[in-house]
Amino acid sequence: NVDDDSGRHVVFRSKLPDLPNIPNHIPLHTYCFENFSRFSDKPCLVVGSTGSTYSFSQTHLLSRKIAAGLSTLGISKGDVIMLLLQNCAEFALAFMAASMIGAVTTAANPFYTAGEIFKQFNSSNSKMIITQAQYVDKLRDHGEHNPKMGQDFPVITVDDPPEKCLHFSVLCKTDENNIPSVTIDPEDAVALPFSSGTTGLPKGVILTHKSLITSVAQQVDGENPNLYLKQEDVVLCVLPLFHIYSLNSVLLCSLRAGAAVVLMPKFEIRSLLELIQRYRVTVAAVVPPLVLALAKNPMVGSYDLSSIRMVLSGAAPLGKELEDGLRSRVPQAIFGQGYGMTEAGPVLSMSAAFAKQPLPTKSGSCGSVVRNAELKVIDPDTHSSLGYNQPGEICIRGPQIMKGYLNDAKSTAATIDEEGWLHTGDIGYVDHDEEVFIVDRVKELIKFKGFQVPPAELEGLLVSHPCIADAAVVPQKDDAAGEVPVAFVVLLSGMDLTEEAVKDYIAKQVVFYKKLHKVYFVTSIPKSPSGKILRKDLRAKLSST
Ligand code: 4UU
Repeated sequence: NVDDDSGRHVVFRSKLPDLPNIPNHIPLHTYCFENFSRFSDKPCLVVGSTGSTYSFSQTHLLSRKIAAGLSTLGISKGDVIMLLLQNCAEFALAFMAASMIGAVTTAANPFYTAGEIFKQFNSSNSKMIITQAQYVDKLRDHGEHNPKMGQDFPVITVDDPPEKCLHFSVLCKTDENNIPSVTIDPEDAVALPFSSGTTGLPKGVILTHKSLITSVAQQVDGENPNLYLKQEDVVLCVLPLFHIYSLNSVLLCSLRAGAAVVLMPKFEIRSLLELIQRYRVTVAAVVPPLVLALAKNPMVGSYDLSSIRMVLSGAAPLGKELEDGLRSRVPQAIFGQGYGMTEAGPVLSMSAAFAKQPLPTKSGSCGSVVRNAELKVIDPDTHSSLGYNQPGEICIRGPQIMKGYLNDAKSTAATIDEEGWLHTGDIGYVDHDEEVFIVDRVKELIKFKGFQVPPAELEGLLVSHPCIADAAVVPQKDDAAGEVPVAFVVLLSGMDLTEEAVKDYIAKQVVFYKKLHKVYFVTSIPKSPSGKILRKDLRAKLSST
């Protein structure tokens, strides 16, 4: 804990020494593959369901071929490609390939509705979609204002291509030496995940080569890495790669460190347990609902989980009972949390129990701030910085944070202040052992099993209904999901609508985890004089019912 030059800020730093230098002047793929000749024949990507394995040298070579292939199909520097995939080797290959030609990847949840997909597709100005055959139908005939599949943009499928689609293998046919030579600036975008941040609709988050290299280095590089991954490690990749947690802390960190990644297309308890046993998984990155399944499901007792040495939980708060429940199932494992936010690059803090020279940590803590970064806690009203044990809004500064939101200078300025601090919208404190604890969220965001549910998106859909005058969506606590979205709805006078009708109206337009769990009909939505929804009041109303 040090004061800055002016003595105004109380700034929290990592308990581990800073890295002397982070090679964030090179492109991301160069950085991730920098050491691969030391482990070129070792497994890199393991497809859990089939057992097919790509060594590091195969992964590197295929990424280069696909880079050349993307270029042959017209993708050039600065272009965005969209991945609409469950976890698979092609996800990793296409991501690295895009980096190699200076292109940018935006990944979306393949379970999204056509409406959700095309919002992201159009807003990111994507030039191509790489997906699975089963999702192609929803890309067809999705409204006149959207580009036409196969005509305005190519669709590539990793499995049997339906009509008007190309098979992924077309990307692998070009000679890898035909990669166009491009100059990549550290400040160029490489990933464009979507996040609603502290307010409003989902926005493209510009993560540059520099941000992602810095974030990966903060986790796995140096004499005493914060997240110590070894070449012998087998890292479980069950969390979706379209979310930044898995992309960064699982895939990119493992590539850099030489650990194998076992890819699982979706969470299903029995196959998860089988894979852990079969591949002797050593590191498991999870979210609280997965901890719940592992802690509670009786099937767990019949599998050998003794290979697991580390369990990392993140993306949502983890209750102490859950953590204790899982500890009893995998007593040999080190247990800890990471705290991330897409805009923060994403990792803000990570348990020092995962370090090469581990430090003792407390249950419930989200670790301490990553190396080569600064964290402060501010009073949400006065913005003055707070000391130990005083809860306030968490802010983070460092070369890992996003460059900004795509085409949205206003939201960027509202999130990153003039001094370079990113305001998270999370309320937390740092204790005397430099451990971060998250206690609340002041931003609008709702998290269902770690998935983002932006209230503004659902409110927009609600007020587009001809019978609805006004609406507000807030989180309600839920044992299984953490939080679920519920709506307060004001009907236009003389209109009649049932709760089921409102729920159905939304359910048809959104992915499963954004569905409304309850609708309360009210006569007005409480608002501040400036017209902002008083979400706190609505949340209070819920907890009192
Ligand atoms: C309480 O959830 C993420 C990223 C998570 C992540 C990434 C790399 C975790 C560990 C890791 O190694 O990003 P978003 O943008 O989807 O959601 C961000 C929000 C945070 O602002 C906070 O409200 O998710 C919540 N959150 C957490 N809350 C994230 N991690 C935690 C946590 N405890 N450990």
